[in-house]
Amino acid sequence: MEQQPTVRKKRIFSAIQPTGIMTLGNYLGAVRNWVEMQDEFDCIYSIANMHAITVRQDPKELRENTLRLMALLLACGIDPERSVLFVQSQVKTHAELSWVLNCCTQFGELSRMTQFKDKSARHPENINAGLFDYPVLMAADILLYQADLVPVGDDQRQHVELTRNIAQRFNTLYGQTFVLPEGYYPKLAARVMSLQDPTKKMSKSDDNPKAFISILDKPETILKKFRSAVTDSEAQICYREGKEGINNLMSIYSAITGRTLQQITDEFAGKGYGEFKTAVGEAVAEALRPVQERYEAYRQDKAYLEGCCRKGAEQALRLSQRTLEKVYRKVGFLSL
Ligand code: ATP
Ligand code: LTN
Repeated sequence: MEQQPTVRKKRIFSAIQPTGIMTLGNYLGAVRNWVEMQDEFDCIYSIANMHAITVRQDPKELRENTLRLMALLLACGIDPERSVLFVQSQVKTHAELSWVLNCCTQFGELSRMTQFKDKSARHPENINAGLFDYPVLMAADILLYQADLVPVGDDQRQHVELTRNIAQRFNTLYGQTFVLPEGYYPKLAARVMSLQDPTKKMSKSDDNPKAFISILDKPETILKKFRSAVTDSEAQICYREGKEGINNLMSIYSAITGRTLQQITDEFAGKGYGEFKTAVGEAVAEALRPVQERYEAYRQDKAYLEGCCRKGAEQALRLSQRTLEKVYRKVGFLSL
């Protein structure tokens, strides 16, 4: 019998840090797309706890945040039967490949990373080598699985580009080894901005909780935060340069409701900012409600969450081991 050629589905890899509670920015910029991509692609998702310790973490809190994030990802719709979902530190190949890649990355390249510059400015007391090296560990995450696409928010563009450069350099030096991955950015809400300073991205580690919407915020809190969002004094709801606060709210509303920016402008013609902010808050609270309900159920089942970690780690180790062995052979390490 003639064999049918098997078409390999495109491989997806992405990760999120357990540095706090997931924000609306993480959800719209990344996780919501991860959920949708499961139908079409071969998906691998990770909780990047090794990246998280580049900024000082309380050990007990980190442990809790890791399991909590596992529950949240499941609640958002990541399905461990269809996708591989694992905790980074439980798969040792990540640290191992990142050492080899370190030796193919230039000091100058890492010095140009804007996230490193931002984070070292924010934590001047702890500019550790891990913070500098963060993008190389991220490159190892992606390249270990031979990922074709990396769905991330806009802030990770530079890191994905660096990953491609490292992969290309390795392939030139040692022969074809890594697939060159491409970034995959959402068309809407690729960069959700802070509600308190719309020129800055919304970040879960912001000191001011009014600046971000957490996925687990209660509906009243969500409404309150949107009502106090910083806008402008024009009282005109349209998307235009210089109206960063309104642009941000319109993007969020559009990403949640599926309406276009023009439809939103028409819907709120002649209405005030108060009414618009309330509508955005209500739409967001409504969209998050089912996620919050599912989260509570997962959160209470610690044994199930730990089982998911174990299964995901075994799958990820098996897949990544192949790449690591190839890399070790190519660079001239003796095999055991
Ligand atoms: P931290 O504040 O600890 O640096 P973070 O909120 O930036 O964390 P990460 O865990 O680093 O979140 O990012 C997870 C994913 O969410 C990445 O794909 C990232 O691009 C995306 N993301 C983070 N913040 C935003 C945002 N404001 N808008 C859109 N996407 C975002
Ligand atoms: N640095 C990413 C998180 C991350 C990641 C990855 C994203 C770690 N490893 C691999 C995509 C692919 C961030 O979002 N801050």
